[in-house]
Amino acid sequence: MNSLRCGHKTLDLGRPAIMGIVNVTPDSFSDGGHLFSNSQLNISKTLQLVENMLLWGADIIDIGGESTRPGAVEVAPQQELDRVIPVLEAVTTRFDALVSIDTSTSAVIAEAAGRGASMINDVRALTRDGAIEAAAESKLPVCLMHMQNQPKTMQLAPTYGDVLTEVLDFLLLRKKHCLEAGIDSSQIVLDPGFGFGKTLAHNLSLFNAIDRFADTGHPILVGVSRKSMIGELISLKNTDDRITGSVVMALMAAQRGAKILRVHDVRETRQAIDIWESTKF
Ligand code: 7PJ
Repeated sequence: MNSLRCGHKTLDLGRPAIMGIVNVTPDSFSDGGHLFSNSQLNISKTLQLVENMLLWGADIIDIGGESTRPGAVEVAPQQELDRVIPVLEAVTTRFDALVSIDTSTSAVIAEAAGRGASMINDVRALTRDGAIEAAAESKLPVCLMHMQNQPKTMQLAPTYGDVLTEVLDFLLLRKKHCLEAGIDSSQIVLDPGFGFGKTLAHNLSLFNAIDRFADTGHPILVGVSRKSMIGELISLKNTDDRITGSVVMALMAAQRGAKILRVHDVRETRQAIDIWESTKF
């Protein structure tokens, strides 16, 4: 199980894969709005970012049209389609790249699958109406992420008995539903969901147990890039100051068994992973 079947393409997981984050939302927490001018998405700027990420060594590009930062409100399916599909088309027309779509919406899953998407990345683990069916129909790999509550309220009072057991049990239950819906086990990626309804202590308990997630036999995706847990650990308010911390945590996640690293800073993370890989013998 060292690769994922992404339609006609393959995502090799023999070494940790880097997923470059491309947010096409005007309000994401770290890079929100930087691809926008006059509240319009700047497609050429977006393609430039994607081109750079691919040059720097991204293995897959993650396009998202819904901000899920703490406090964010949900977007209507049509608005999400309008944001994501033109970018997906532009990217797949221009580059021979793997593209995952960060969405929870069945219409977006179905439309993206028909237009060359390579993977479905859902922070709601395919819990929305029709999402699991649309994902099964697509035959694409799916990433199931854990979140407690919804973005609007998730950071108000995250509460767990045993965070590791609860998150693992949730992901394994979602996996069961996926299998029942006809999704192949070898196409399921799991993600503890750092920062999604979790305090710093919860995040660290999960981070230090990445190997336990990897023991499920599924590839583990980790997204800590520029998140507030890094800011909290070393007192950095500004997300641009969190790059080194993000790279270090991505490397540590890989060393604990994570197979896909979802990052903003592809060049820096690639270097860290390549140095680690090339010192192994
Ligand atoms: C994650 C994500 C994550 C997965 C976001 C941000 C917030 N998808 N989408 N895992 N985070 N699978 O851009 O940091 O951690 S949105």
